[in-house]
Amino acid sequence: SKKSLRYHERAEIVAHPLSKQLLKIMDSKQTNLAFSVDVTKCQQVLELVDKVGPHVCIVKTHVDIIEDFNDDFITALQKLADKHNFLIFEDRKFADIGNTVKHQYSSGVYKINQWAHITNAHSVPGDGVVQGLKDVGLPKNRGCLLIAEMSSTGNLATGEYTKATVKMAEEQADFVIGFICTSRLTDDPRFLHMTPGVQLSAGGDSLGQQYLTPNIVIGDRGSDIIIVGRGIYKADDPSNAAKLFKEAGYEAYLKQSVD
Ligand code: 5FU
Repeated sequence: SKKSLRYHERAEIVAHPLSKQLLKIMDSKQTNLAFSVDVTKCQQVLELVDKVGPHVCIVKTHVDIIEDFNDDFITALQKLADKHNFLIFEDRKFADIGNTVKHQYSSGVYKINQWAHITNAHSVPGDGVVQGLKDVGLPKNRGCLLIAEMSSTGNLATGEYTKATVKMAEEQADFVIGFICTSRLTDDPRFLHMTPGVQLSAGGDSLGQQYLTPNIVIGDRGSDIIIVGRGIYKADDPSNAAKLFKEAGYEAYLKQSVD
């Protein structure tokens, strides 16, 4: 695996203000952990996020699984983001033509562009998906990740598809700040690599999820950020579990970034 720049060094050279902010958070909180808070009640989300917040650089949501969603929930989540200094990433996986995703991103019940610093998109529709999101995201200083690879068994985001996704990101780097991926895809330090499918031991679930460890993901595969859901929110002590993931991820980062 290749050595990479330290977070504070990358923070100086990235152009997008959001990437800069994220790298500064990672540097000051000494964490490359994103918490995927995939529970279905507002109160559960907020309680978990308040516990885990000190250990993470990002909280990732699936807002459409929340049963009692309301605008006060967003206000409360934003307060926690300020309190604990993390960014909010809505894992919406947009995948339609530009004109449709533009409305899906800014309208409807969730109005994602009003509160999520980061969202993501599949590259399958072509770069119109990025153009559409950018129209309503860039004016609010939002950033987007392209899904270049997936963690699930049998997924089709491989080979030429992954390469074409990286090229799409390079062509729209004013809005695309990085990738969802299973290993580093480019040495361009502007792009942040975020990897789901992480537990403290390798394995999987009964529905195709595949898990790697923080050390493999950050150390061997050169990703930047580990995304952890059940490894934290299903633990008896989510705060302590998050602390363990934070330490494992940060240790792996220090090892591979030291010259
Ligand atoms: F793009 C992807 C992917 O390839 N794999 C994923 O697992 C996204 N995810 C998300 O990360 C998924 O939707 C969950 O929200 C989270 C992983 O959760 P887990 O509980 O750690 O398996």
